[in-house]
Amino acid sequence: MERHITLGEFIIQNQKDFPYAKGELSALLSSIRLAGKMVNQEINKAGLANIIGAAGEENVQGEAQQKLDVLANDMFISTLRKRGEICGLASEEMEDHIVFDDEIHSDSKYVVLIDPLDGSSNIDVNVSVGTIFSIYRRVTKEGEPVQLEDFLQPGNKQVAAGYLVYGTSTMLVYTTGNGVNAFTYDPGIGSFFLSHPNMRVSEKGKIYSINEGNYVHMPEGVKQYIKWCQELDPSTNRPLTSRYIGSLVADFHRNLLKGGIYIYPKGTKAPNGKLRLLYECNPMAYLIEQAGGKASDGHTRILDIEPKELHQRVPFFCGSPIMVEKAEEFLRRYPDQD
Ligand code: P6P
Repeated sequence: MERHITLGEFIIQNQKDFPYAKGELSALLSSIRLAGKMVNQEINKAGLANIIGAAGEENVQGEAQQKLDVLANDMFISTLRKRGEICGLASEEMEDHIVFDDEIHSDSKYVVLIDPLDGSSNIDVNVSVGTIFSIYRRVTKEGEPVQLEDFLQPGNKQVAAGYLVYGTSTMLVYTTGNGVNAFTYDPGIGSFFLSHPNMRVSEKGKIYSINEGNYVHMPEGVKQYIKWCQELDPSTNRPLTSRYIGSLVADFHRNLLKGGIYIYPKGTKAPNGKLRLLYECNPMAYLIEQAGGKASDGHTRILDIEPKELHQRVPFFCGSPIMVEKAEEFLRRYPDQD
């Protein structure tokens, strides 16, 4: 029986798609694969190794930092540092970016932004969590230490983006601008195998994904959209189905496979929304657009937003294009009373 191609074989076969990379981007994706395997290992044994639970410290977002957050952050940093392909890294878990400027990194041309363990508040209730990554070419002079501006690039400049979802199975889903491909991890062999080639999101779906507990804080347009989703109208296949896991990677992955919309709007509790532009919304927006979907802040394409700061938050509407357009229509019809 013909076996599935591995992630490593796929990267080599598609090397030609990276017009300016002489293998560094391939090597960088391989580093991410290795770090993902290591984090997967720790997550799978978390229940036994008693490393569940808050590490006691707070991250830059002021959120209780789970031990696995810390571990995942350290694993990605040490693996990416060792492999010499990047000259700097920024993470949800760190206030500032870090510079890799020793001799093996001096001519590296890529920077990486990561959310090392998204959805970590779900860890101790055994719900899927994930790692999200975004890769850019540096814009400052090669050979010199990276600057903040290397990280504050709009999402339309990404050279690659993806996520690992640590769920009932562990998968790595990524794009380099030539479609979206997903690989499923076989722990018995220790390899990721191509399981979902050229993924496409359906134009519309039955699922809307939003934390309705925040309803009273939401803009009127979002409230009206939620009510529209809940109305009885068989001709437009309504009411839709509400599904909200509280883990962006898990909600996004389900919608990519089944169709749907994920919304984290701004509100009185979160004036700019909760999700971070650079290492959550931009990579997910790149992926969804490469799969035929849409991602906006309700008005502006996510990938066109010019970042102002590293941990900047934006409202996030992402998924099946017709559903995102419908939600945007309600936001136009009921403009904010700011
Ligand atoms: P809320 C996890 O903390 C996260 O960043 C996303 O993974 C998730 O979709 C969202 O926040 C959940 O936030 O406010 O609904 O609990």
